[in-house]
Amino acid sequence: MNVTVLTLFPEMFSALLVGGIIKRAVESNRISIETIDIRDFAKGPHRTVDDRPYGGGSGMVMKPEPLAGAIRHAKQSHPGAFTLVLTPQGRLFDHGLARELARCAELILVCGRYEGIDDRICQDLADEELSIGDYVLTGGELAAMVVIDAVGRLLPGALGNEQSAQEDSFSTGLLEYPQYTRPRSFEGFDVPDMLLSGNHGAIRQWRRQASLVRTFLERPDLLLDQPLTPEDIVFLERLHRDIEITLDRHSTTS
Ligand code: 6GU
Repeated sequence: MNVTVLTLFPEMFSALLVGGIIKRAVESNRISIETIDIRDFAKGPHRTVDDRPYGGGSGMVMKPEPLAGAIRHAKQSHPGAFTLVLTPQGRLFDHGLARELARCAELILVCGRYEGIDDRICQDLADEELSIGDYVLTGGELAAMVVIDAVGRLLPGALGNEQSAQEDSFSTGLLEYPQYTRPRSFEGFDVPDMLLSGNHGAIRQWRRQASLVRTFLERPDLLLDQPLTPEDIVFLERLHRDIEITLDRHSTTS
């Protein structure tokens, strides 16, 4: 996959090459990350990239001309690229979208700064606007790096162990089960006995149930449109019954 990032701060993206899986994916040519400085497409002695908003208000808006120049330049080099603008107004990025984007051969990521970018850029030159969450960042660069990280690790061969991408949080639609490594006892807390049993069927079942409970406690919303197996239903019904028995025991009978 090739990712072309359009930004006013190209040097920020060197952070992806400091270490870890994305650095490895770059070194093994599974992904190439190219940056284009939007300021290179700005005209005039000051190479101005922002201006005051029409209609007034605080803050500055990124001018359309340098952005359009940079996007057209990137599209010329990468004709089939899917073009995304990173903005807090965009579609919420999630693991499903990361998986879809991992199928693209080429992506162009446009990073906004200041109060935003001239809206005609999004309408005219972008395929989709993307947000990484309901909070406001000072620019799209960190969001673009989040997208590159989440998509990059899904590229074939990027993770040493292919299974990890299939088992991690969200690929099953549930939160991941708790993980432990040595020592067996740490500061008074022990690894659950089941994980030491060597019974792989029982361990698989324990992990699935731990995922269900964790998801129910932390992100019940995820369970609402999640296909559950008959075994999941049996487990949750048993839990439900046990909770009811406990509550009955403690309820004051009047
Ligand atoms: Cl993509 N950009 C900015 N500036 N803020 C954000 C964001 C993007 N996603 C969440 N907050």
